[in-house]
Amino acid sequence: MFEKILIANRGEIALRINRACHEMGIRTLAVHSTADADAMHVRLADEAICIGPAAARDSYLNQQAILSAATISNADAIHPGYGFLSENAEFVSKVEEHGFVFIGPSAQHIRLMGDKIAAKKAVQDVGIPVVPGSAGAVSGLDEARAVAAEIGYPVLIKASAGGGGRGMKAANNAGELDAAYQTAVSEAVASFGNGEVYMERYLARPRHIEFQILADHHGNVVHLGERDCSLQRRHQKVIEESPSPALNATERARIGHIAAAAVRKIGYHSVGTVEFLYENGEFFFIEMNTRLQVEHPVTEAITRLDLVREMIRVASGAPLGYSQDDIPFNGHAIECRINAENPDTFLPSPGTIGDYHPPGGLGVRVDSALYSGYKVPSHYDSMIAKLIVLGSNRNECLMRLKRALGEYVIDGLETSIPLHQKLVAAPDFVNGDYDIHWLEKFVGLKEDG
Ligand code: MV4
Repeated sequence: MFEKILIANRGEIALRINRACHEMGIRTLAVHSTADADAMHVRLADEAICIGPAAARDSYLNQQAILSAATISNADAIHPGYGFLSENAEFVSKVEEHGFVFIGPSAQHIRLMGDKIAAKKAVQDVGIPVVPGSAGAVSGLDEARAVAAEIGYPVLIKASAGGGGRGMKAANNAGELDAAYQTAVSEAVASFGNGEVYMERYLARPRHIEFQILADHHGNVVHLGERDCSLQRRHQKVIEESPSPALNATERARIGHIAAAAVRKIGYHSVGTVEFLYENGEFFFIEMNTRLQVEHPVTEAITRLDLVREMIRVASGAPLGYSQDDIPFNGHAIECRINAENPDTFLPSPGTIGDYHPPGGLGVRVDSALYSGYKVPSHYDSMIAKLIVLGSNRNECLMRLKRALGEYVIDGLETSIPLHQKLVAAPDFVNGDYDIHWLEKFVGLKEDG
């Protein structure tokens, strides 16, 4: 097992990784920007090294500074968390060339899943259902028109280098296709330096349901059930839950088995998430995420597994030591992402934390690096806390979540807690009756969908 791990991240996820390491008897090295000198991740790690100025590109994205820190302090492995360098194949290769272990998948699998056309082909070949669409890249208007005629309108044109909602254009009919195609290509060139696009049938009102996968280096793969992440605004998830209100145990086992078997066939290791759109009882693959995700605690709550611990264990070469039948799915968990932002305008609200009192009690987990007196920097993501609540069933979970949101005191800046209080009281949410467009309509961003 590793003796020392460098945590290449900040905020709540750096604390989350630090906790797993300490419970495993592993020493930790925090890296931080000048803006984070007083951050909790710096204080709680065994050692800390400043790697650069506040701007992420100069610090948390500064590959050479991070590798130097690992070398100087004699770390064995690097955990990237999410965001920053977590899905950077080039960084993974450099980490390995320097003789460190990257706690995550191989550079090759990150590269494969980053190319959305190649990813779709690869997973389709190993039995995952995909959205009907072009066989691969669509080059030119003539081909775009032919593909659209075959799959039927509305269609979506997606950038091969896109993902997470970046680089998509819809066309509702043949009259809209030429402009949509040309815009999609030029936006893809501008954003990614790669104009390659592909086409899919546009699904009008799907849910976003993703399956958590865990795979070791010995061909053992399990799925840890799904998360329903349909509640989002501008491609930022707001609330996630497991199990999905839309699935039953039979469907979960069926699609979970397909996802786990596919991941085994492509030789993937570490944690990963297979993302689907779910509409009218059918699953369609959209993307695979090759990182630990923000919302992993809802899966931990219902399976009682420590995903970061498992990620570290498999990275060290240890076998899983259990199989699919050993994975329990118990209760219901919901996560609220709490941002430093105005709950109505969604504008960022940086500032200094005054009084701070997180909720507690049975079934309540708060993952956060906040403390009273902490100054939330404006240089990074606005998410300042995750509230994760577990109940024995969805109703108990909802009642407990309302109770916990009411207890949470964060003074000194505006937070999205009031938005969450409105959302968890909304009848559609209480009934589990929502799709990927529901929240934007609820907050008045969209007139109609
Ligand atoms: C789609 C779609 C409808 N039809 N593909 C957006 C992010 C990227 N991961 C894929 N996305 C979508 N792909 C087809 N064929 C609708 C979306 C989509 C979406 C998906 C998941 C979560 C939120 C979303 C919000 C808007 C659009």
